[in-house]
Amino acid sequence: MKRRNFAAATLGLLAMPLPALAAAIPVKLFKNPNCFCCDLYAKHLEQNGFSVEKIDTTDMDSIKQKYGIPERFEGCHTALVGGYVVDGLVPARFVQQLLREKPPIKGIALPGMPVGAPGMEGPKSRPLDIYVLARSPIAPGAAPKVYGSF
Ligand SMILES: [Cu+2]
Repeated sequence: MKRRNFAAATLGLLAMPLPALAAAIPVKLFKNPNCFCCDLYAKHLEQNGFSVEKIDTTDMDSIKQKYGIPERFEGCHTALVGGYVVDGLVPARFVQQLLREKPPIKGIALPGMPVGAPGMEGPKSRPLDIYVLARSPIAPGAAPKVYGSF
């Protein structure tokens, strides 16, 4: 009788979907409470193995300043994950790649709120570029480095 219960319990565990067993990766996400796409973006991350702590603020400017996001790279929210800054609606797979490869950069950013990014569902008019946020400021006029496109 005891053995059978054990077997049943083991089977139950195996039937669980994998993400439930793997620990979710914690993300801190600073957002404006009135921005709708950030909530959808948080959901997108959660569906891809992250656990998101949302922090509402109406002063995103000081967040951008604090984490050193150049204006041209600014997205509508700022996320902190695994020691990196991820600004804007960067798809989860690029965040996973960043955490896997651990490049010596500050983070990555998808500027603006482009349609076709997670949280801004719709058809893309062109491929969207994700930029590298360098640890030290790049020379004015230097071409920004692209981390990836989708
Ligand atoms: Cu948003």
